[in-house]
Amino acid sequence: MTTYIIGHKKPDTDSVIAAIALQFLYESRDCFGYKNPQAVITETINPEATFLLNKFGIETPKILTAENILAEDKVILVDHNEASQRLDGLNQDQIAEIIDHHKVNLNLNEPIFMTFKAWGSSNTIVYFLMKQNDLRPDKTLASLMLAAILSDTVGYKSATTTSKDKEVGAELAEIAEVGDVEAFTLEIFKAKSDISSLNDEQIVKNDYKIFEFDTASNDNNPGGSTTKTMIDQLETVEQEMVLTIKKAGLLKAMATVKAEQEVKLLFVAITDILKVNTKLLILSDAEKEVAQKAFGGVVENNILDIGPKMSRKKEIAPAIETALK
Ligand SMILES: [Mn+2]
Repeated sequence: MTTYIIGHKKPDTDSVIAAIALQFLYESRDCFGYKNPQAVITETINPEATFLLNKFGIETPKILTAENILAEDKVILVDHNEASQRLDGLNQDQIAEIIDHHKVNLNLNEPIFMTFKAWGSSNTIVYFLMKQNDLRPDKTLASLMLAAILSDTVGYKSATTTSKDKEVGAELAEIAEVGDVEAFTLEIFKAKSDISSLNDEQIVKNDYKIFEFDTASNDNNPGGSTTKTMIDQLETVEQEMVLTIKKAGLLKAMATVKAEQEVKLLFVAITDILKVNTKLLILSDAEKEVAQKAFGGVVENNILDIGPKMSRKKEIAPAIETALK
């Protein structure tokens, strides 16, 4: 019997490292009687997470498929909860626990363990759980957890950041012996921005989430329905370059991905993490109408500047959801 600990599809740094940190917690403390806790991933990790695991000499967790999960195994979800973001084919009755900081969208058949906190990073929650259990990460794990918090909160600049993230970050920095957190953040940002190994289509699919937003009922749409909406985000220190040199290629790739994913709307958010600004790439009139309603302003040359909004979870997705209602 194995207890798999797994993050969301399109794994980011926060979800991969939270799974690794939880494995350490459940190996060290018998919290809920889990057998053989094992951090795994849904698919290949992004360049930033790869950079960090390499830097600190930690092996990348193995990719899990639903076929490899035995009937007696348990699964712990971290950094996500909704079915659309889970490993494909996962039997929800095997979920034993969820640890997350996203909006809750669940309909499970059995009671399970849950820790949800409105903090900026899943790793802030995992550190909180470690402290509850009198456990301290070692220097390497503390470095990775700090990196994950800085990544998910965009160096504490995202609207999702809370004082708890900063408090935990400071404790981790001490354990990790990271004196210059700003320099460490910049190093992470540079890794985040490294898209040299990705083609245009991979960029559009590098960090995306698909949402089923409720759409208001009207004459054309009696009773209402849902609108399948894909939002990709590229966090970069080179927004200008992406929106000039790469724009045409990205728009072409967006058309391909939109058809392939069978979504009604596709937005690509190019977020400058140093300037604290997001510009949306707008593919067609359908996205244009929704984006202008959601954020105000006017789309020019397929671009809508939405100002200092950097959080997909707290700012971008909710505004689009509201505009659709
Ligand atoms: Mn997260």
